[in-house]
Amino acid sequence: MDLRNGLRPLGSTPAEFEQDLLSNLYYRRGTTVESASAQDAYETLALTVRDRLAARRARTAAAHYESNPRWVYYLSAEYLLGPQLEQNLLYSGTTDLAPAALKALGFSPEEVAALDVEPGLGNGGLGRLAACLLDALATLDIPAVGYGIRYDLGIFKQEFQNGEQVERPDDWAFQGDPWEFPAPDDWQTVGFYGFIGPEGWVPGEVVHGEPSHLLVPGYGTETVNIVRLWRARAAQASFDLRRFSAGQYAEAVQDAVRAENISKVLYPDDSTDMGRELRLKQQYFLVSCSLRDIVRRFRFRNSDWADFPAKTVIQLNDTHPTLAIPELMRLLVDEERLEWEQAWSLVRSTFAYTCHTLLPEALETWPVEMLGRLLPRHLEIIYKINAELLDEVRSRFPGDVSRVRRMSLIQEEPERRVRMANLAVTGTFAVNGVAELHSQLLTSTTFTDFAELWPDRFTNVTNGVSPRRFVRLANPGLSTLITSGLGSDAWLRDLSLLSGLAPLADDATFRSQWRAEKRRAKAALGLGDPGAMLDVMIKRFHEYKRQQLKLLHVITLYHRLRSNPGAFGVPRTVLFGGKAAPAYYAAKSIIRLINAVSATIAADPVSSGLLRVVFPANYNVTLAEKIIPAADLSEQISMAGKEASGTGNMKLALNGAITIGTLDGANVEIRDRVGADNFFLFGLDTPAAAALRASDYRPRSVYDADDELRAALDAILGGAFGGVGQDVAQSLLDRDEYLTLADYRSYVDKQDEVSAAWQDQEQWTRMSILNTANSGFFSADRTVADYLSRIWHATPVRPA
Ligand code: PLP
Ligand code: GLG
Repeated sequence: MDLRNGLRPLGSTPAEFEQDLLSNLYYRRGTTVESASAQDAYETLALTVRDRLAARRARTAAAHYESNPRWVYYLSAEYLLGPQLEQNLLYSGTTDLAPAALKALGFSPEEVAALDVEPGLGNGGLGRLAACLLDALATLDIPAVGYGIRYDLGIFKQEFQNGEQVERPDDWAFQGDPWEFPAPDDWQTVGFYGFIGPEGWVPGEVVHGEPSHLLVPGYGTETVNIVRLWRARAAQASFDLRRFSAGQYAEAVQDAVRAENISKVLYPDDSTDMGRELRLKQQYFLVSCSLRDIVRRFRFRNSDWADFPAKTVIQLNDTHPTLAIPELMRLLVDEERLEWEQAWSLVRSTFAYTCHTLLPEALETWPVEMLGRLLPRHLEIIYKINAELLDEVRSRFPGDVSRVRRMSLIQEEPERRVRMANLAVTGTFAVNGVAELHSQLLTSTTFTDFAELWPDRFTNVTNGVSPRRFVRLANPGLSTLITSGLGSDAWLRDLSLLSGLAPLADDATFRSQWRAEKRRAKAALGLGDPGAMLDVMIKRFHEYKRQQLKLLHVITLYHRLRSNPGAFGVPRTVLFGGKAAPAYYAAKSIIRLINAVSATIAADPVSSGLLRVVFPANYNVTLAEKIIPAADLSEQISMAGKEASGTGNMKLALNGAITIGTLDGANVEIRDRVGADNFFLFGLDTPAAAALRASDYRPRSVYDADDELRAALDAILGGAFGGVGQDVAQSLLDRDEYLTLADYRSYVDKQDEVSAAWQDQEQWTRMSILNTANSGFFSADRTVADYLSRIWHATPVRPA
């Protein structure tokens, strides 16, 4: 008899849920109703909800085992999963049961919900994309596992002190993480350093990777997948009792500390050699643990290596996990004793690579010296792959020496370094960009030589976002309205159905309900007057994203307000959100200047009720879910040709914000879909921006020729904003790397059109509804469907 058939199903009535909550409080949390704290209640609730998903997980795993399917493995250094409680309540169908049960036991549901901590295991778009793709994979019933690192400290917490960004450690799992299943017995061994002896690589340092997993439920289906995160532990006996007894307490644990540092923080500061080496260690740690786990799972049902690619596709999320390519070669050749050619053919049929950037400086390279010291055998393997690559290039393009130099996996000048992107393209069967324009630019600029050698390898998969998290959970009021407008909530699993809202843009009652939802979301955000236009720029701080352009516009508005308050048409609240990398001084200067401008405007009575600048600290998924529903205007104003895709742009459009943007990244596709009339386009396009950059561009002439621009920059230079930001203004005048001044006039004029449009609220609402109605394409479900048909070729497996 299969015992699983006798598993007691977990109940779905209020009484059963309450019973389970109580029994978990007693038996698993070990406390009582009388003495339970809010934390006890939160953790008990998490267990009660998690159990319901775990039951589905067990059925999913059984179905996967039974069908021995092709697996999609997603390797990513980052996951921005967002808060788990609300999502898991929704996906387990317990959203209504939970608060009632908590109240019945005397707890405040709000107080309990507030204890849910967001695991900040990523930086921004790339990490959040990884989380949205996992959500869609489970929703589409695809057998998939996400692999990552369980950083002790996630992305830093941002605070402002005197307007400056200060970074605080984010000890997100300080209380433990009730959503997580630790599986310390599944540990893997990872080697570093050492030498290559007659028997092969002998590592000089060994650490353990201990996994734990979080459940990744699908929406509207039984499937529950997992994301498996590795944590570094010292191999046994690292505690030196002799030293401890001698009073050398720090020295006694130094080996353990060194090992555990590997999963201590996301992106350790890489301004020192030590920091850079730690990053490389993290990358290999992730790859080595995950590949061994993948092989272990392959072996449950398979024994012939020739079947590996038929059962396994491994997606490399950017170059961070690229060491997986030489690592799988090492496992196959050194440990499994396969011939090099067979191993290489398996590797090249297993991996695929997503590139997320166009910035040349973001393409990772590692010093040959460092890589060879940390991973001597991998460097050998990389050299051999390179020799074969260059032979192929030479035979296809005889005599083209400079091509050989460009395509080599090894950069020679000014220092010998391994080019990870070239390795990623060479060791995979598919390479994709993340929006149409980006994928075109990859083959026409970044990877031209490779695209000429292997044209079929390159493809596009435009990014998408989870409508469950970013509409249903973030914006419940609007979701209810959409469902009533469409007559069903099927749009949550098929977002193209949103197109059914388009006719409602002409329905005055629906428009007024739509406006009421925006106002409600603005009121809930509590930042500014719900009658004012909420103009938002939320994303990481980077000069290419051009927060400085938005700021120049704000200063221009302020100057107009001061010179003629009576003529200031539309009240605006301008909201910035985002973090700067701790060592990125230019970005931090922009943050400081924004806070200074905000303070100056707030202190001036003339701006009262007309212009505000708000900058809530610590932009993360939790905050995004509050801001996005409230936004009226979405700022997507990067220099054309720099933003690979953007995903915030999609989330905002889906929630009815209208975009002001350049023709960059996925903005192009958003505009195509929502219609040029419902999108505020400005600025240079990619060819024009590239041409201007290549010419003798003089930002100072632009400054000389534009009175408002000159006034804005002069105000900063003259110390009008608390005397800060001169460095920002100076760098715009001297270099203006990202053509901020060149696009200023076009941007400010377009913003005047935005203000004029806002004055016709009926028309604005029509545009807002049409943005939502025509953004169904940007569902992560569609993205995953594209990955499946273009790259992964895996099929759904549904639990019985
Ligand atoms: N950070 C967080 C917390 C997000 O939710 C998102 C996407 O919505 C991003 C960063 C990426 O923003 P963008 O695509 O505008 O760069
Ligand atoms: C990158 C890019 C974004 C992109 C995201 C997801 O800069 O344009 O939307 O990946 O593909 N680091 C990132 O956020």
